[in-house]
Amino acid sequence: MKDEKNPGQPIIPVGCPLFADNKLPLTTNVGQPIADDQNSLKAGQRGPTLLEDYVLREKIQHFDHERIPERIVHARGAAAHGYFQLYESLEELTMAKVLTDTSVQTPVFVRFSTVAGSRGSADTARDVHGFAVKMYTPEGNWDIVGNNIPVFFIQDAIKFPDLIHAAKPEPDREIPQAATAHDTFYDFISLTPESMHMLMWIMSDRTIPRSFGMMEGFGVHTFRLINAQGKSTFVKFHWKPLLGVHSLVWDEAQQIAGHDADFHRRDMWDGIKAGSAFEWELGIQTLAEADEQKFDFDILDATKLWPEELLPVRRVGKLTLDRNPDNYFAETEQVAFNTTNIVPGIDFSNDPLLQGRNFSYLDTQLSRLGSPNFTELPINRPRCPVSNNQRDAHMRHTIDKGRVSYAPASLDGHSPDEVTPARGGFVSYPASVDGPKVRARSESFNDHYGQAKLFWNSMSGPEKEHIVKALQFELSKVETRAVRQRMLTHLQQINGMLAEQVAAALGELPADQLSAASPRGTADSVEGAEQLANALSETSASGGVQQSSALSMENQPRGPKGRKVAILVNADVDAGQVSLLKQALQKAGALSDLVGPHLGTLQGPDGPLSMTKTLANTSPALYDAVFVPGGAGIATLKHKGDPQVFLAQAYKHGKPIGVLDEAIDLLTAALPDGISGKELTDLGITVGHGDSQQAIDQFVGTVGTRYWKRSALDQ
Ligand code: HDD
Repeated sequence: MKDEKNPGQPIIPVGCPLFADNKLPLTTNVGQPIADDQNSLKAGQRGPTLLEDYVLREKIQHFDHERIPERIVHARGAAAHGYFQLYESLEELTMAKVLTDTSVQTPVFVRFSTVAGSRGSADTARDVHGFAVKMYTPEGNWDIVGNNIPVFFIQDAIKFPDLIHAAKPEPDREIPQAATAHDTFYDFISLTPESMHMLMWIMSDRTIPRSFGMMEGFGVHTFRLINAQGKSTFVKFHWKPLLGVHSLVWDEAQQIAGHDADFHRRDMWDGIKAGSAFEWELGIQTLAEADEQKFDFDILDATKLWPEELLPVRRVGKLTLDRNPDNYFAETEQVAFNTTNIVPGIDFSNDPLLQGRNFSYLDTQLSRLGSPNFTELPINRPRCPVSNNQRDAHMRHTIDKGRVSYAPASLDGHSPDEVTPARGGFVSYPASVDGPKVRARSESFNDHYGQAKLFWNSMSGPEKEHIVKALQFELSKVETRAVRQRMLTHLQQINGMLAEQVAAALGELPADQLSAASPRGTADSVEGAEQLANALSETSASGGVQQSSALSMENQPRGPKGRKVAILVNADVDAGQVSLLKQALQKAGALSDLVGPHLGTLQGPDGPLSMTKTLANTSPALYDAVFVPGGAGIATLKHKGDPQVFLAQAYKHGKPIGVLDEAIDLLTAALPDGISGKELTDLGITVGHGDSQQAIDQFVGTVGTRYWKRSALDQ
């Protein structure tokens, strides 16, 4: 039993001998104290176990039923608690208290996830990431069940089961786990041109984020804000990470999946535990009702974004995640998001994808959590009162009192009673609806390539290279040639150079596959040929915007905050330099590990320094940067082999590297031949000789940046 006022604290009955020493006794589920938890009840020491052993039966039986079905999608996830605070009242747009009262810190619970993999899959699988926010507002729970990508694969919810069946492991062989690189996915995609815009996003590094805290979040659909006068404004919701949007590279992501399948959840858990909150700003794009048809894309089409150049994002509040859950199952696993959890002042649009979702979420929770009473679980329970005439069902917690469970009911003085809109009762926005019953899509949903082009055109050179490589990787895993070829014809519609480069990796002759109109250009780099391609291709369905700087991760703020650095050491390292570096990193908000040849302690100037990782039990893929301090015997690390691999891998993935004094030898041995001293700074390599503080400061300034200039990288 827990003390309600002090959650987590058991009530200790005064004077009860069972609770001596303030320790909890071990009990059965009905509170009977247990004297022996090591041995089952037997007929004789070597005899059979007795059916009478209810302690054994209760324990095993509870264990046998511990699992619930994993989510049909987004099964793998991690979550954190925090709060949302508004910067300025949005009263002119909405009456929602959470968006008008700047004095309130609204409690939130946010769950991040991958989509396709099962609960035990690796965090760094290439996948769309879920970004589901539950706000416990005074007017009920408001859930923004979004992703880290602003658009979706399909326009109509009726295609969702097909999309997911195609993406999930193939049903006869249950292969591949947490990967879209297989025939059924691309068979579906190649027959579903509306998914081409989303395809560009998922082939970009956005689907291999560096951290949950470095992902954008998007509500995706167009919603409505309704103000107190009943005026409706269309809105899209955004979460903008204060650390900027940053990603891994594919080779690194694959390595991480082996070295630490829990990479993202560990990063968030460790970060929050170390006191670094994860923070985003809530952004809104708004559009007046009268402008609904203003653009050459339909605002009800979830495969289209609203270019920020047309409709800028206004940052209106801050989301802070600063507390890890106490219990994964009770909170992260049992949390139930639902797109229909909205509050007065927020409403839906007619987006057919959203309309279908509005059915699916409650429905899935009923089978996943097993009872309509899932809203009574602590993580799902609103923080405002709940009162209605719904009763009973499996696992009811509330003890409803009195004779009345219906309305109208004079016997209880009409309580609970309906609330008028003037007092905050929810009424749906009275949008006019008129039309014949049809199974059809509006023609305004027909452009499938315009915004895919916009995305491609908005990428930097390295981002384009990564998209090309991702498509080469994924499509090369597709065994059916006809599917690969169909994909190439779609890519050709987006960009000729892109199609050509992917075709080359698939062993398809460009002449076979690409139309004569292909904008080839003479440049041999993606970027060079790009200028020509762009000049030839008009981007449609984007309101006239040809390039959007908001879409490229290159334009994001970056820095050492939230990053992790490997410091390679041995017993002969200059411990003074290690201390200086650790202090500088800590000040900059970065974490670090001392990676040694074995675990143990080094004597530093300010006390012991722990080697918490070994060269064998960790990997450079798990860090954002590597540093090797000096020290008389540090160069002997060179003869151990691994440190060189550590530096070479970090180099390959474009990560900052720093070395001091005697460690310079180690660096020279690890770098490719032919790099001159002058180039080092440009390549993100800090070499310090003598003035260690200056070199450390320079190195810390590079952490958080990737150096794509390093040529011949195979990411
Ligand atoms: Fe969904 C879970 C996001 C389309 C049906 N979805 C789920 C989660 C996220 C999203 C983040 C995990 C929530 C959690 O952490 O518990 N889903 C999206 C986005 C979509 C989208 C951004 C498109 C814009 N989803 C979508 C459609 C359908 C569903 C079209 C069905 C018609 N989604 C579900 C679901 C899930 C779910 C089956 C599985 C587990 C759950 O709901 O709670 O109902």
